[in-house]
Amino acid sequence: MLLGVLIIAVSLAGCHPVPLSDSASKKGVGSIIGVSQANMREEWRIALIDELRDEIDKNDDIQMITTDATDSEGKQIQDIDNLIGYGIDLLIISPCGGNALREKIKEVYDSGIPVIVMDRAVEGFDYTLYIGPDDEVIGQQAGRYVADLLGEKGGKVVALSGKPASVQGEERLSGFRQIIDGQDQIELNILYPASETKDASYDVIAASKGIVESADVLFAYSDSMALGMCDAVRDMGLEGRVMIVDCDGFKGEDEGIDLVSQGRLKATVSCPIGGREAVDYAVSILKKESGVPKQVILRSNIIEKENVEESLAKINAGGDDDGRTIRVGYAQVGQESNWRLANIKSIEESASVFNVDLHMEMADQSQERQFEAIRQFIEEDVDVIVVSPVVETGWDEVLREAKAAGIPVIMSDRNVIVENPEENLTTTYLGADFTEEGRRAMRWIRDNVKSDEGGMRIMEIMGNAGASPTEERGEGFREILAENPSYYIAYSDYGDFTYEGGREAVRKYLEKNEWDIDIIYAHNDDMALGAIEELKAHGIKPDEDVKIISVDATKAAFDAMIRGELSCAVECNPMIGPQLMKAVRDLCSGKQMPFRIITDEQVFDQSNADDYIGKRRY
Ligand code: GYE
Repeated sequence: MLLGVLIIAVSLAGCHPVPLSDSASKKGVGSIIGVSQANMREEWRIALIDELRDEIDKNDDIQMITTDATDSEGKQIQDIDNLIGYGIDLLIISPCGGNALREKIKEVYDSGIPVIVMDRAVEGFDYTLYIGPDDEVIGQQAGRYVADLLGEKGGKVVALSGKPASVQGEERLSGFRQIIDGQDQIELNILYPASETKDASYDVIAASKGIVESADVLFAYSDSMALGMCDAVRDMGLEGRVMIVDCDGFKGEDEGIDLVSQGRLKATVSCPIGGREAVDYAVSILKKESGVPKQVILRSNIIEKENVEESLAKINAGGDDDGRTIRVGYAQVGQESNWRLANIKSIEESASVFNVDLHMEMADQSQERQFEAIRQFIEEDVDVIVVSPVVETGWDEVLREAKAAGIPVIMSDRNVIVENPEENLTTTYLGADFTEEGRRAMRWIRDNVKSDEGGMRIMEIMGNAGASPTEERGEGFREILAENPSYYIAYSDYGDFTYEGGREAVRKYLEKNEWDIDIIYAHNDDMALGAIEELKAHGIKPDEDVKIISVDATKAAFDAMIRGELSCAVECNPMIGPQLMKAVRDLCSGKQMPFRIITDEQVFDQSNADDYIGKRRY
């Protein structure tokens, strides 16, 4: 029996969720989604609940129970226990504060109930899916906007930093400073309100008359802080003399968008809601569909008076898929690795399932050939272009050509770095978190390969120069390496992600040196396998004489772990076809594209390789 959607709104006074009647119990109802909201005070959170409800309404056999934690961590933990007591099948949570609820979320996730975390990023990966913004990027967008506003002449900027600051506040300010600190013509002053509220922000501005009077731009990383700023500036008689920029851009009275319309804010960087995406993915998780990513990072936009209407229209865009065949041109890297072969297969198989007419061009690791392919797709006037870029930089011109032709571009698997991100030359990036993969590799080494007195010598075999997985796997690895000084990189070489490249790196090293390496960190399996072959040819025993860690975790890597040759494989999932094709269809139906869609991954070693090899699909 389908009961339709039952929304149990819970009072704002902080009581328990209304118990479900027997008839609404799980039997016959389908699924219950519990939503634990941090508070129902902020406009945006109310909007999230509305958006979730509207979306759930479209699914006959899902019901939703909502709780309001009234900004109390203790209450939120209690709310979660209550929701579990009612037999929820999935939890959507927007946690109060930064990491306070992390343990609780992990507990629920470990118990087998899927958890979607929204808006406030929790550290670690102990949840099913995170949907929310990238706060550092939001801060960078604000920083670039302010730098542009002041131009070459520069000026004085005053920014607020809550004391203490929330995780997202800190990240936004750090992103902002990454841009502003590098500009000699800008002088930045930071003021510290006693909390991140409107009132504390008002007070600190009002008490800093001299600094504020001489400022050109004021920056706050949230709408409530910005409102306090706006009020203080008005009461100080400085309205119109100083420009105010903030982040959040929520809808509702006196929130960011409204303040921009009123002319009190010069601009706001929007922090999108994500309710629609949350329900979409919740349904996939409940149906146990494959291809659910680990993180969906929503896109934030700069909203000024001139584009308020357009921005609101975009935020509200419905997105109906008419089911037509979509023509996609795909500029693929080549066939350099086992990972790539699995990736190509996954994309080709999914294209037919999603009614996508796919034209894929292999570039044999040449950027020039990728340019040619993209120009050919523009000529063919395809609906969408997908690029897996060989290297990160140098794409601006060809991407501008695609934009001028009105063809949206999705970055798949690898990302690009463009000169000016506000040009919006690409719509979304879908792939792995390579930096995290690098961190995982080094964390595994730290935890599993004991350092001896002289320190541990690492040989790094990198992918091709300038590719995003090469750069980011290197960065993430070094991040953890820096915390562990008894390990160091003694030698680095490029292996271009190929088996031969890995062999060659070891061969070249042995031509000039006695073998004195303790650990090999290869940016992919193929290179690790090539290195293993070469080591064996020289009588060096893999895993015994030298530990070998790689990234990808293909079947061949599992075989090598089971043979006792490869020590550890950090997963990088190539099966992104379904997610990509879903993104293609969403894009063509006019839905707002997330900024990044990040795949789910694990770490394997010889202790668990046996348990997983049977389930390996690539
Ligand atoms: O790890 C490697 C491949 O871009 C993530 O490219 C991909 C990488 C992958 O050739 O094996």
